Amino acid sequence: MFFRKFGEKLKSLFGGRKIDEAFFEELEDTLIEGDLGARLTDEIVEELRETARREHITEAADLQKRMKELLSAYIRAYDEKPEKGSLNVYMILGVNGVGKTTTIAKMAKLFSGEGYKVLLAAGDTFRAAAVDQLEIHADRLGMRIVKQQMGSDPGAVIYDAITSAQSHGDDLILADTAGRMHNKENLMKELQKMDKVIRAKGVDEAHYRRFLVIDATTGQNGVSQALLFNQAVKLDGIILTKYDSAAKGGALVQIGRTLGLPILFVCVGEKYDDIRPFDKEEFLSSLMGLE
Ligand SMILES: Nc1nc2c(ncn2[C@@H]2O[C@H](COP(=O)(O)OP(=O)(O)OP(=O)(O)O)[C@@H](O)[C@H]2O)c(=O)[nH]1
Ligand SMILES: [Mg+2]
Repeated sequence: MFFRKFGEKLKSLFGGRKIDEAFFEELEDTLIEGDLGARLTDEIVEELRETARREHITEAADLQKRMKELLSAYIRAYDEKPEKGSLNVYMILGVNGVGKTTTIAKMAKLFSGEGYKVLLAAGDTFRAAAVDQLEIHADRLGMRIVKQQMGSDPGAVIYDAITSAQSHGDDLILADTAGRMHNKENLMKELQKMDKVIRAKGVDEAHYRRFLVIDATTGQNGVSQALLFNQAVKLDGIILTKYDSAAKGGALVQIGRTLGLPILFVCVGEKYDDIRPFDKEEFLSSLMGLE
């Protein structure tokens, strides 16, 4: 499933040929195309050149496993679960259109299927119809939702949601957030305000997580998005969406290298069940065309 096209390219590149200068040049182009970025690409190619020289490796195939190991150092699955019987808050962040609201609906279904009492918080009060969109999912899935009208303070929405979840005995709040405001600074300020309210309501660090949604089709931009959001509210992990539309996720490796963030889910379509827990081994194997 993961990285099919990119993986196929790597597979044919590493298959049945001798290592020469042309090999390293092709490898470099392929990695850039796969959104690994110039710096990481250079680093990997240099490391593989050095390995080949040092160990007198002449077959490209013998470098394939080495490259997998290099990438493996940057990739990690987020494997914590929200603690049942306590109130956990997951804030779902990301620029507009990446799939936050859809992913929240998928996560709501998944977690309630695992026995969590889930509450949705309609924290995107900026975009017209954002509240309605989440409410439609809540109705379809039979989830509780806390909302206010468009234009209201998202800090107030999350405040109400926490109060409601506490009195209702919920385990998990999934909070939607705006992806766009008048400008980036406004958006970051709003998110920081929500963050403050959550902490002020007594949700401790162990039960509060910030996940950034990254759209696989946006490529390298994902890296700057991660840096930006991480600066505003310290991130705990990444969710990759639209992996069905673009089998490229090199940005994930870059984010892992730059921020050390683990990956929680990969989403592969628009239906509620199109969400998969991140599987590092599967991801790396298909990335490398080793399936
Ligand atoms: N193919 C595909 N489409 C997806 C996936 N996740 C979300 N989408 C689609 O992407 C579009 C945007 O999704 P939303 O959930 O509205 O994105 P958002 O981040 O909440 O957007 P804003 O509220 O505008 O910031 C919708 O048409 C979704 O159906 C996915 O994994 N694969
Ligand atoms: Mg949305």
